[in-house]
Amino acid sequence: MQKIILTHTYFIAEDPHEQEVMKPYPPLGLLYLSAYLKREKIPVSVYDTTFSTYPELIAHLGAEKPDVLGIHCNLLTKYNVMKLIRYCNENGIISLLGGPDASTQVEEFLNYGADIIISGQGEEALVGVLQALDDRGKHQLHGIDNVSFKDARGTIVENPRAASKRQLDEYPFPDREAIDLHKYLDTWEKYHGQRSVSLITARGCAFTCKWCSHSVYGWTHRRRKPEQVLAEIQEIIARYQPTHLWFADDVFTVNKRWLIKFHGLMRDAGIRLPFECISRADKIDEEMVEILKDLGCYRVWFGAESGSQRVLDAMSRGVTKAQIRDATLWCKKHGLQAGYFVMFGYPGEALDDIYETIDFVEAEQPDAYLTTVAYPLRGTSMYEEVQERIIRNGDWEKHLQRELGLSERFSDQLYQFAIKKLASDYRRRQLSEKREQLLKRAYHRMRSVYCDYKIRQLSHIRT
Ligand code: B12
Ligand code: SF4
Repeated sequence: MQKIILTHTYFIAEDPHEQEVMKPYPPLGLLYLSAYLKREKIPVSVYDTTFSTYPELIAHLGAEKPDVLGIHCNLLTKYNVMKLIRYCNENGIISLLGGPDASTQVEEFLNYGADIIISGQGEEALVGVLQALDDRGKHQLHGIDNVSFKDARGTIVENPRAASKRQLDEYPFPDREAIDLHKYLDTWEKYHGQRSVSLITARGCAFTCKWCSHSVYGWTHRRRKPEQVLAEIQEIIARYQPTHLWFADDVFTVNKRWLIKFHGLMRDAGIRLPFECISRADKIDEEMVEILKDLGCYRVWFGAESGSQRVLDAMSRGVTKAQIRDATLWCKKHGLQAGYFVMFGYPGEALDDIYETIDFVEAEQPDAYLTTVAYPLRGTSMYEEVQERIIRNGDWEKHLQRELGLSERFSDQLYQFAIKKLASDYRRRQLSEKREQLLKRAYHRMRSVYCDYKIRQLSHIRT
């Protein structure tokens, strides 16, 4: 059997933003793959790059000399993945790519020099590829769903994509022992006084938000049995003694019956750990907020996205402003923090919509919020709709997907002023509710007025 190493090319040392946040989590996808291969009696190791450096990764590969290097690709890691593809080409290693970014750029990565791409869920396809490599070699991977490669003549072959219908409980728990999870726990402890472990209770999301990538699981949704999730949490507690969990699901609260069952199981097992999760304002009610609170949840994130219903509808978000308001109020009433994801620059967003968003977030006063300027990710409906308007930032090798700009929209500068104005208005309202810190309030008022002036000045310029 081929000797395979799995890795991911994300380095905290190269990520100034994360160096400020310092809330790292391991790549669960690779840990799921490792567990699955081991169950199939296929030897595998994982080289976790998060706390490492590119030269250390290369030194490790030089010493270990794998036949196959499995590389997880996401939006941020593309340039490192490209370097690694070259390294593999030069050292006779088969490069095998997977994860969300590989799934949507099959042709580009193969033409760049990658040997094999696995799109979508990885477990079954990876086993199929490793067996076929032994028997037939890297140019003969026909017949394995979700696999793309070049045949012996250099022609790209894309086998059919098929969404897995297998129950998630058939898969082993992620192989956390394959990496040094303590590095994550120690980092959390050092910077936040907590030891946090992530897990997922489901794969895939069937909602239709147009900017969101469904490149791995399509529009399917599969949920694990609550008993299995409890068993994984018990294993995590026994091994790592976490003081905090993160349910990294797309929408943790999507199924109320599931949540009630899970709550009962956790209560009976006497487990209550603080955690955060992501919800949707149309997939939560007051009773669920109380359940979350009782489970240990302290913060729920909502994709508020826009304060303009017109933009929310254009995004096909399926949520109303009133629902976001209600969800926020229930959270506040029951002592849970509400966090908002906020997006500027969605196609069709007008100046009034931007102001509505600023006013909405200011008025609702979530406990935290994160902003993004929309970018077109391949494979999304948004990408399809604005394809003609994408400003190519050089050729494929020279840009990340999130650097793709759009024509006929406001300038990036305007969005940056909108984000600053939002920050000042939000902060000023917070301070005025406390009736204190006059100077700070005055500062934020002035900053807001200045941003307002700049936004209006810049609103005449379209990209
Ligand atoms: C948790 C999460 C995070 C976490 C943790 C990341 C981590 N270290 O795991 C945080 C909050 C840090 C994060 C950040 C970001 N994320 Co994120 N994140 C997720 C989320 C919700 C779950 C990931 C997960 O664990 N899935 C469960 C596992 C089992 O699935 P999986 O990872 O896809 O792995 C399977 C397959 O992809 C495949 N596979 C994966 N790797 C490999 C490798 C090989 C060799 C093979 C063969 C197969 C294979 O097999 C696996 C098992 O079937 C996903 C959405 C989602 N539901 O997947 C978004 C998602 C991955 N994130 C996304 C984005 C955009 C980001 C950010 C860029 C956001 C930003 N603007 O900053 C950053 C990048 C961070 C980084 N450090 O690189 C996008 C990726 C789009 C893209 N084209 O890359 C997703 C898909 C969200 C979305 N729907 O748009 N994220
Ligand atoms: S943004 Fe969230 S709710 Fe919408 S499709 Fe993506 S994962 Fe699902």
